[in-house]
Amino acid sequence: MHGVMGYMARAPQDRPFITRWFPAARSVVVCAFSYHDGSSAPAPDPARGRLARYALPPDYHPELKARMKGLLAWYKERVPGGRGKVFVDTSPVLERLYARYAGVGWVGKNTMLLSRDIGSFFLIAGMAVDAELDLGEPVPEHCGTCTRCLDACPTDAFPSPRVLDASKCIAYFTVEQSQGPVPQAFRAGHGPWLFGCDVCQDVCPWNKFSVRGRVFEPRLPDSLDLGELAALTPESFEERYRGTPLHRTGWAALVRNALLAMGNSKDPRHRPTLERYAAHPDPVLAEQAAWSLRLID
Ligand code: B12
Ligand code: SF4
Ligand code: SF4
Repeated sequence: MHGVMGYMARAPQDRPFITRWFPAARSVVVCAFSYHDGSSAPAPDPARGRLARYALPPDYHPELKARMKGLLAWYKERVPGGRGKVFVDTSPVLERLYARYAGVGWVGKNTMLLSRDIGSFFLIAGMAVDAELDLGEPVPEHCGTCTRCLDACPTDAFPSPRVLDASKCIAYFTVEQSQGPVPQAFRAGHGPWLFGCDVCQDVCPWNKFSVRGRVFEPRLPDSLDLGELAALTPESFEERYRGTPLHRTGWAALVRNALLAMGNSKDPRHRPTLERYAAHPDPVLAEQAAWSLRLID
């Protein structure tokens, strides 16, 4: 269920066991960093495509890594000879599992780690250390009978509560699957999403408690003009989006996502752009544009 994210399949047996990654680990410290900017979701606009909230600030990895390294330095000052290792997203650590046991929150039915105090629009970073620290209390779950996230997922990516089929998730197609076409069966469900997807968090009642984060400032707007995106060249894309999360997915995938969002908007003003791309030498872009033109017609 992890599509082309090969790193998820590498040594899967190691992922829950932090001692295989850092053998000296005795305790794990987990931090949550809100990235909510306090604004509400934008109103639908057929001229624009949406970005998930976590993509609005600059790439979060260096910022959080630096903060965790600061915390590790503090630990080493207090525990002479102490050792530790930080993790932010890319290490083989099941961050939500450890965050749950550390008492940061519970795993919601949408698989997001969720807190009664700040909702789920936060990122996780942490460190494993070699001392036995006082344990946090796992938070009891507070989803109750609610199923809003399961019902709202536009691509039906939850086979059951707390299980996500990543190979059906819009975040997977728009961010991770940077090559090839978006499979036809999932295209309509993509709606306006260009990078990531927030549907299963936007509908969650606990997210009315989201707090404005103090670590991140948005650099990108929450929606982008589809025509302007399609007009980018690989060079102008580089210039405009270097240092942003969108850079990771690359020009071709972002334009593919924009052409798909144009089709889903059913707005005939996109026809000239789609006609131009229908004749593009890249077969993925040409096929996506032709599909979107059929939807508009
Ligand atoms: C690969 C990945 C993805 C993939 C696959 C997601 C998946 N199936 O796990 C894709 C690209 C789809 C993805 C999407 C998103 N991701 Co992502 N992703 C990751 C990554 C790198 C690895 C996750 C992983 O190993 N998954 C495998 C499954 C088995 O583990 P898990 O879901 O993390 O944890 C499960 C177990 O602990 C278990 N579990 C624990 N307790 C319990 C209790 C019970 C009763 C049960 C049944 C299960 C259970 O269920 C947990 C939830 O599924 C993590 C960072 C990391 N290193 O952990 C970020 C991470 C999970 N992603 C994150 C984010 C922000 C997102 C998006 C919101 C981005 C967006 N807006 O588009 C979406 C959310 C989609 C969703 N509903 O989960 C954050 C989540 C923060 C949070 N508050 O939970 C993380 C932690 C990154 C970070 N450092 O902050 N992501
Ligand atoms: S992020 Fe979007 S596509 Fe993925 S599980 Fe949530 S609602 Fe479904
Ligand atoms: S929408 Fe409801 S079921 Fe889903 S995570 Fe939020 S509270 Fe839990």
